[in-house]
Amino acid sequence: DGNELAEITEYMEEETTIEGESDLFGIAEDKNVIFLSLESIQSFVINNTVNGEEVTPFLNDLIDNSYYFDNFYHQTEQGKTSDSEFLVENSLYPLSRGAVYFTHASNDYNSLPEILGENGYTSSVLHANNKSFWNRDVMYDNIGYDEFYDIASYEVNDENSVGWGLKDKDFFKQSMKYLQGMEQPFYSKFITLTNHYPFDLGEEDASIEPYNSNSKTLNQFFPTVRYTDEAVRDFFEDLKESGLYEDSIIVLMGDHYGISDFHNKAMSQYLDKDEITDFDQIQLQRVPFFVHIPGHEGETISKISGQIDVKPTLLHLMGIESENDLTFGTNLFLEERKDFIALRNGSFITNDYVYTKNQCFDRESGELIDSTNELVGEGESSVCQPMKEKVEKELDYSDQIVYGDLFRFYDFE
Ligand code: GP9
Ligand code: MN
Repeated sequence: DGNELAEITEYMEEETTIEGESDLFGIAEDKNVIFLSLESIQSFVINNTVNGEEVTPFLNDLIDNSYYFDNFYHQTEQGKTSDSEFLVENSLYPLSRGAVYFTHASNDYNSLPEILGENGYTSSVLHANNKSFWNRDVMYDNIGYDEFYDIASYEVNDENSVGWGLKDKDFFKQSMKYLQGMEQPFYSKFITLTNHYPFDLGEEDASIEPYNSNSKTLNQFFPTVRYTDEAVRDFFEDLKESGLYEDSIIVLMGDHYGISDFHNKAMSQYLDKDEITDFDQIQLQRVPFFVHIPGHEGETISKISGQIDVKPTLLHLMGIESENDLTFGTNLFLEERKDFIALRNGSFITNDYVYTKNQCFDRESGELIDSTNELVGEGESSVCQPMKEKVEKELDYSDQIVYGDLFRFYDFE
């Protein structure tokens, strides 16, 4: 039965429905939304240099005329890119093990493309990989994407491929004809690929030199990040030339980390720190999130935020009332937001604290306040404890929805 659902929906309505207006409501109404999922781009490369060279010159400049969120966290697990897609489409959490795109692809959801479809949008995904990778073809069908331009839609050969496949610059170039042929307004998600582990790139495509450390992975990361930055730059030019730019908003998001904690020694060298602490490790889970609205100056927004928030935020921009939706995220353009961002492993970030591996850190200083295991005596508890319980409850509610396919019992009308 669906009895569990009543308690869960009550929680979701209370915790995540934040009343309020913002000037940006409907700003993208009837405009196209072009969503760029940037493979393995983490926030630490933004406004940073390697060997004295800017890593992401285009994205750095884009901050000046975008809404840019600099405390935005990825919340993915083993499902990697597909987890980030799931978060964006549903504002639900992916699973702690496995990939929800594989395990629960036929559940009932109230997904973004479906809602957009009901509001006069056509929707599509463009990604130069096999359609069945991450079970995308099945999931996309279920959640209402009209069109999936997979590898079969692209001309892929030895010259225009590296690493995982079609290079990002060629991917965007070849995508233009599909974009121009789409019925407007459209929602189109582009998933880049070149900046994927192990970050292979031909010399002819590398504008900057690799870093120099004991980690070949980190070293190679910078030239491929730069390559993706250039591909996005060129894509913006093509959008302008085609005339689509003026009628669109462009959203850019890093999907998840590219550099794991396995490379922490090299990372500490790069970031000029003695070591990467557990606190630093959480801060490294930030990924860039941009909302670029042509003609708007934007601003940098530093509130804590995450992939869970993208769906309500986009619906708000598109002027689609969504008070009947059930989400774990909140619209980022309202003053207030829910008071934490939960990572999928139970670590979390609040305004004041960062909690991970039983340790509670001061968010501002990065200093350890207490540890829920060791330092706190009987009868006392960590200052993070109340929030820890709330985060566990929220993750559990999300899991119940997914495992029990509970939305099939809910009427979203
Ligand atoms: C593959 C691409 C990368 O299609 O999405 O996958 P990842 O390994 O990052 O999940
Ligand atoms: Mn990815």
